[in-house]
Amino acid sequence: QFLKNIVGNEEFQTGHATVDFIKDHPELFKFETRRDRATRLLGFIGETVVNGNPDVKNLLDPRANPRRPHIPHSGHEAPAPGTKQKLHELGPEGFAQWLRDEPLVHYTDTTLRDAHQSLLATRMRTWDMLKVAGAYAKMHPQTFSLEVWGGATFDVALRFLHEDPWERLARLREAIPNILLQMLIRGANGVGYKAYPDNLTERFVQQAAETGVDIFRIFDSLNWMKGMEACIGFVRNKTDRLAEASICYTGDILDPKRTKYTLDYYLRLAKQLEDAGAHILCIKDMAGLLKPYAATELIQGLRDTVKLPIHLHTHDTSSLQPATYAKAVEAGVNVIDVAIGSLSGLTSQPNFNSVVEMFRGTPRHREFDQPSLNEFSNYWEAVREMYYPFESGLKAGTSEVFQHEIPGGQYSNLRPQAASLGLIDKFEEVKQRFADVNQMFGDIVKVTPSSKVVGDMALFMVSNNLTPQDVMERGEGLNFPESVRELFRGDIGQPEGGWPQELQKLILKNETPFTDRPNEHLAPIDFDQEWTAFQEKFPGAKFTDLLSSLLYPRVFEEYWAHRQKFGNVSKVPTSVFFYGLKPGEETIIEIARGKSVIVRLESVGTLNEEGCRTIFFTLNGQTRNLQVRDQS
Ligand code: 3PY
Ligand code: ZN
Repeated sequence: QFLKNIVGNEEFQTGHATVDFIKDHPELFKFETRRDRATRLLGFIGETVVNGNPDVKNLLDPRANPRRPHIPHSGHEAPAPGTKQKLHELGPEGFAQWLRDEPLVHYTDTTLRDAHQSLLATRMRTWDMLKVAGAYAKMHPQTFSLEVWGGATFDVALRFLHEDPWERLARLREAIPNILLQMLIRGANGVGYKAYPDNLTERFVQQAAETGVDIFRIFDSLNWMKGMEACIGFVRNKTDRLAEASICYTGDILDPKRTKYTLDYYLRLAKQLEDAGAHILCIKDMAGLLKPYAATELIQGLRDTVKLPIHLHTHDTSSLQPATYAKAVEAGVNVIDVAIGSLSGLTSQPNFNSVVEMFRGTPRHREFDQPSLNEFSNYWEAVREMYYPFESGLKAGTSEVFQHEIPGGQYSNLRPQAASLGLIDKFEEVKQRFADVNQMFGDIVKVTPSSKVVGDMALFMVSNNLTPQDVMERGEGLNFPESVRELFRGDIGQPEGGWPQELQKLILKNETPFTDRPNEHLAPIDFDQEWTAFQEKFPGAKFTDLLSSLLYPRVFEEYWAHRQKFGNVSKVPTSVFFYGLKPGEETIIEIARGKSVIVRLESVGTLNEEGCRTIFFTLNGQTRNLQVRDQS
């Protein structure tokens, strides 16, 4: 069993085991039988059958209209070498130079991260990803990179999907050995919403690189250099991977009335990022505000100002963004971000399948197997049905985004947030207030976490029926949301031009704000001590679990309790995970590598005196009963 544990370990399999491997992995000594694993998963399914998955409770089961996802064809050959091998061969500096001079346009596919963060409230499960990851690596090895990790996916995987985000990354790495894997990291805020001690971010970056990340897209939610410098340094000095530093694009450089974020402002920032050691420069247009003719100016300006390759990210909320890509590619951008057809458009990225066709016959066209891309699109279209409760409700592109400037990745979350406060009928007002709050805050860059604070303030104003004028007049007596207080105290950094002082006083009352790096107020983590205490509290946990726990302590505890009770639920097919099984229905679950069990729900018993129901399953043909408390 010990040998089996070792051989089944991802770190070991991917050749990342070091001399401390056994010491660092007490879980290898934890022997679980296949029966335990299956029993715990049966417990999870029983719970879902009786009480529903709290995330989609009381909603229609989409299997009433079943449409099976078909795994795209891929053949048996090993995947052809791609950018991963290129990076290995050239090293980060050489790779960046190669990319800068590439004549054909490159593509980053965001399907496994930003696309579902922006369309489906980040709920995409590892199970659906792993079904096609290997086929993708074989069919589209010329893809520049796959964005698969970071942003909100870390938190949501633990909190709502009860999955280990590190395991997702390791499994994807294993399935995709040839294409660069990319993550989004919020500089000093890591994959969270606040500043963390620098040595935590450093260990996080090292571990992410060891587990599989090749490109770290680093940004600061206020475009504050001090929020990014340390993180750029960790990638450069502690890993052999690529540091892609971002300028977050807001406003409109072609609108003479918007004088704060001008072309000069962006060029200056780009130069500072180059000087800080970035290998690649990203233009992170998180709300989709970069219009086509502005893209020409910006890309040309950046190509002339820095020597770095340029990577453009946008969201198609307005539906104008394919035109922006046309102009950006003309102006010499090196890489553009797209999402597979059926998870593209609206608040997600432009359509991969179609954008490739846009350049056919032009000098920068890169060939892709179009029928295969369409097979992948069909796969994701069928998968998407299972996630319908998380759709944002947006039906068509909207030019409203140029007024409210809500980031695509936030849009699909703001709606449920408004709904949970009973404000769904006032969503139009929430969007309007989002724009007002931006002006009150001094026209700031809005992207996680600053955008979340603007959203919190907008919801606060709508809930309390406050106009901007009310806030300024009655601010002294108002109890502002905690996140707003933290923002104005300097907890997530400094905006261009500083905070508006009158409002800052109203919000902070007698508290004194700071203007240096918030991380400097935080004690470094003593990893030896933390690790010892952690192993005592969570026997069998891995070092990556400690990192998860340091970033999200309470969320981790809940995740851990769920895992102890129900096992690794990422193995449960998505339809069953969300909607359970119906009597007579069966499913196959691969509980360990190459070991599957067939679970069939026979019947659900009546409510007994203790408030429980007996669930009758068969597991590989043998009857298994269990009691589940009915919470209704
Ligand atoms: C995130 O930080 O999660 C984002 O997607 C920002 O755009
Ligand atoms: Zn994005």
